[in-house]
Amino acid sequence: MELFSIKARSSREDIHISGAERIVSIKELEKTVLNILKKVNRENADFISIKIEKLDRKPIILKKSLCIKELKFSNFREANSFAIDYLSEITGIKKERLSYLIALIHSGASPNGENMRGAMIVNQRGERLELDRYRGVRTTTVDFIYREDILKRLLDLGFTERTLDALALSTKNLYNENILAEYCVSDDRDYITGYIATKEEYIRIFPLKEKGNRKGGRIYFVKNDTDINELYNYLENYPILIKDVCLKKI
Ligand code: PML
Repeated sequence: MELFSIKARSSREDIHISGAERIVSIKELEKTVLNILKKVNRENADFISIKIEKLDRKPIILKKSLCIKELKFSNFREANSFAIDYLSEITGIKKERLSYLIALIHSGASPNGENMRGAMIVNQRGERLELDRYRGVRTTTVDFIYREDILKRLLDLGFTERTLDALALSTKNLYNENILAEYCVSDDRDYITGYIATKEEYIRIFPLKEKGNRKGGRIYFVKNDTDINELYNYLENYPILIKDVCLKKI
């Protein structure tokens, strides 16, 4: 079956507002484009782009997403202290360095003090590897096959559509053998649930950032010998479709 990738994004005065992505068959194309337009067209965007491309290769099909787990803390400082301890165990990076990198995400990690457009990439020595520190790297071309059913199940459990999108994205990331973990906080000032993804789990953490802060972003933690061009190619170009969501730990 021929599949199409739809990628949409909106901005105002060159500041990114929102992005969304789907992979669908030709039958679902029109309806999905309209839905995605609704989704990105908010907060008075002055620029909206929608790109539709036929997938040029067969997607990798994954049976399940990472398993969702939830942790709650009394404030964002305690939550980040847990995140730093855990990420240090997984990656071997010193806690002071992790603390510095995470603080950068919370204060705008792009050289102009704004949010990076994509993720920061950090190796086990704690070194940043992005080819461009304004842009970072963006994970794209990933979706759930039965997206609407899964969305309904997640909403029924009290999760959000952001959970679904972030879960798809982090499942693609962690499927790559070079990515050891991911850290994420939203750039939406009111969305304070963030997550850490590991090889098995998508750990939703509440609250991972301070309410009212519009700075956010992602860090991908990678092995020291990662070939950075290959990693970009995988994250940006390799289509992945996920069949089901793993809820066993809830
Ligand atoms: C974002 O893209 O805004 C970050 C989403 C984080 C989702 C956390 C969750 O609700 O599971």
